[in-house]
Amino acid sequence: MDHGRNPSRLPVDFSPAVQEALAAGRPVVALESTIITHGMPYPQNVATARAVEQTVLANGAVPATIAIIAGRIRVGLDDATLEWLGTAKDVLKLSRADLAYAIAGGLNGSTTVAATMICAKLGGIDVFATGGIGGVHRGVESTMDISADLTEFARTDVAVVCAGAKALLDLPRTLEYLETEGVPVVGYGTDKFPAFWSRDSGLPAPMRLDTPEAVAELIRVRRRLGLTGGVVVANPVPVEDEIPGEEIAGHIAQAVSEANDRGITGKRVTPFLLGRLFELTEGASLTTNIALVHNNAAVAARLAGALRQEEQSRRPIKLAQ
Ligand code: PSU
Ligand code: MN
Repeated sequence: MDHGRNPSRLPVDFSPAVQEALAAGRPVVALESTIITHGMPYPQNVATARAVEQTVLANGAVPATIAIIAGRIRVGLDDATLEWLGTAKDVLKLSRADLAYAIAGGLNGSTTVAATMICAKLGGIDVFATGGIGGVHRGVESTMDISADLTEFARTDVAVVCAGAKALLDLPRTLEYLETEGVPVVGYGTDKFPAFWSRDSGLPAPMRLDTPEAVAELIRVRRRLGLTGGVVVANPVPVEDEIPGEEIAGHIAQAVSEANDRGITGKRVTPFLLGRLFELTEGASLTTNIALVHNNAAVAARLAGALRQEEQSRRPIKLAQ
């Protein structure tokens, strides 16, 4: 069967587990694949992808790792495909701009936060867990480098549980951009906007909620108001796993300046910086990255559960007198 040539059908293939869960109305959590192909070294990337799926399951939801394989959107990957993705070369890092290019050309690609949101929504999944979202890069005044993740939040109704955005970005501008786009950024159990490896970026979280039910209620009210777009759920890394901001600041400055010196631009910037930080911190950045992804997967699974419950007891909107 070739759904790809049939314009009335979406080029989406679900794994049996995801298909069953969706059909039964059980909670499902989307997981991205750029973290596997461009975010972590082998073999930790594959081991983490598998372990994070177990964390989602342990917290009551079904994991759906998303990637583009031979031009098809795959929602839920089998073990062999995960292993292949973790070692393959020439896998495209796909965002909104080039997702259709990869599908039309029958190519292989991993999905960034933006592309994963699009594919999750197509598959009927509205909660997604990752490490950190893309943002406004330092030096944006000259490069105009703003991740397409940010504009995706303004368009696509998927809640993304992350550990904030990486301190190697321009975090004040990232928050300003999200506010301009009308994207709620929720500090999950914190008043501070987290900075990926560390719990506190020094910037306040624009709003705070403390439970999955409270986040689910925010999402539901947004839908009733007809507000489009997604929600950033910024969940700080556990204290015992964090690298304090001042400890990593010097390494970030070095990695950013090396990227500039080497003329690294576009899609290559984030993978380069992550790779250099892994080297400069002698692996500590990766240990923290893995811990925070698990922490986010657990919250996302519980949020997906809370959203399903509310759907089942949907109430009519109450108007204030
Ligand atoms: N954060 C991580 N690891 C990653 C990424 C973010 O800890 O691999 C990836 C995500 O897929 C995110 C992408 O969507 O980097 C952003 O890339 P860019 O800055 O080129 O938009
Ligand atoms: Mn970019």
